[in-house]
Amino acid sequence: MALLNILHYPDERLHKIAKPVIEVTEKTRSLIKDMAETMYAAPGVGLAATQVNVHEQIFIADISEEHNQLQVFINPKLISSSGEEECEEGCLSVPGVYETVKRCERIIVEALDKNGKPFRLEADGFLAVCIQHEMDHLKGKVFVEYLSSLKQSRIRAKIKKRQRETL
Ligand code: K1U
Ligand code: ZN
Repeated sequence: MALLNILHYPDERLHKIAKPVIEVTEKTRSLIKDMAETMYAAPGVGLAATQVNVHEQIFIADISEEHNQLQVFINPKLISSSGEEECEEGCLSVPGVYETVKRCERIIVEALDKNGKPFRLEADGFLAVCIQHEMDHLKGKVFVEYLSSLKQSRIRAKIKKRQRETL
């Protein structure tokens, strides 16, 4: 297993649109293992392949405190969504920034698991938020893009300042 490098906003590669996985292979499962190790080490509750510069429709999530409920989503499709909720979100690609975003409250998603087997999941609460955040990554969208342009430019300035300080 290996720790992967996580791209940081405003890296342009975070805006690439992920392609569907044609066949789920050992290579796919090896990438998933590395993504899980990277997510748990960060630590985070989700990670999309886009964030580790792999532009394939794969993301993982584990919102359990024990880190023992890893869920793998390959070629995810949003089947339905309802309701609205506001939730404070973070992102491993935008470290140190937490902002409130409006999301759908309940969703139904279909995807393939790590063995290529189709499944359907109904999610609500924080898991639903996390899945929507990760599906956005696969579409090249970072959560800060839901914020006002003033907030986005403040976040970019904060990141630039931090980068200058760490040079
Ligand atoms: O996709 C990512 O960047 C991961 C992100 C997922 C996420 C968090 C919150 C709302 C929506 C999506 C994170 O995991 S940020 C880190 C975080 O929220 C967290 C870290 C450790 C324990 C609990 C939460
Ligand atoms: Zn993120």
